[in-house]
Amino acid sequence: MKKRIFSGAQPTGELHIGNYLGATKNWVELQNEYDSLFGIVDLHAITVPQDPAVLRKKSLDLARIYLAAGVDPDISTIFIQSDVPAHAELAWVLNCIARMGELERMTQFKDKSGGKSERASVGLFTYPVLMAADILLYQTDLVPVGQDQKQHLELCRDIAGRFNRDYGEAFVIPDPYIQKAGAKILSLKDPEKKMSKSDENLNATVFLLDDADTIMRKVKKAVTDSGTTIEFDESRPAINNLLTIYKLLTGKTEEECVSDFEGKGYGQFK
Ligand code: ATP
Ligand code: LTN
Repeated sequence: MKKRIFSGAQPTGELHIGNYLGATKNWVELQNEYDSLFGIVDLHAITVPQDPAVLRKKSLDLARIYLAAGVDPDISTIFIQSDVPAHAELAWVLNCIARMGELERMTQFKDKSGGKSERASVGLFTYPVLMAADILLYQTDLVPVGQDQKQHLELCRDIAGRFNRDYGEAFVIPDPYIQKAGAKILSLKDPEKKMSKSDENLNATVFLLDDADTIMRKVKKAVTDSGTTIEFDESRPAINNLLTIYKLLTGKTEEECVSDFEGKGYGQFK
């Protein structure tokens, strides 16, 4: 029997090349080998206010993006989370297993609530528990995600382990699938931050639906580090990020990428 993968994205904002290179591209590569489920996680999206009509439209738009990225509906299941009530039902049960202290340690909650947890929704706080429910509901073996979801995956494993210990073996303990290259694509304007849907600097993020001229403009304006050579070097995050994007989009090896730009500078690279 094939092993199972589950992953998903929120139908908010526009998908960017970080989402694609960190997650969706891997889904497409894994779907032949695994029994695959890809959710459009609209219940996660309502942890912050949403316009219902816009959310409905965005959910279908996201399905189109999955298809355009290469998710094959003949072999993979694409679905909207809120169409399957069991996600919310299991989330409640797991809310009674997860601990306040564990959730308080989640860095995404701290970031998204901006330190003002008084005013954040309780849903934003228990968001990782709903994510655990998504995964555990389907006895998932592997969860392909970007680096930012690693902590949520660890929580999911802890919750599943605790449930199995206290109530009998119910859940498969899932493994994260986080590729080294692409798991954290950085902002083109600030290589200290990850590329994000909601960055207020529009030049920081390359959206999948940007046209060629816009992409060209954003890449040309991307910040660079000191140093002139075009090399993979983790101590120079800006060029490392641009080269990683180039590598993943062309399918070339690191050596091939470096030799393409040997003796050339930023001007030619961009
Ligand atoms: P954002 O932070 O951009 O608002 P998100 O994490 O809220 O995005 P989702 O659409 O739910 O957005 O994420 C879908 C997938 O994209 C997840 O697996 C996430 O780990 C991955 N991902 C998000 N940003 C990046 C990034 N900069 N680099 C690599 N993977 C990313
Ligand atoms: N929290 C994830 C989206 C998400 C997810 C999941 C990913 C919700 N449920 C289950 C993998 C498996 C995010 O990227 N923001």
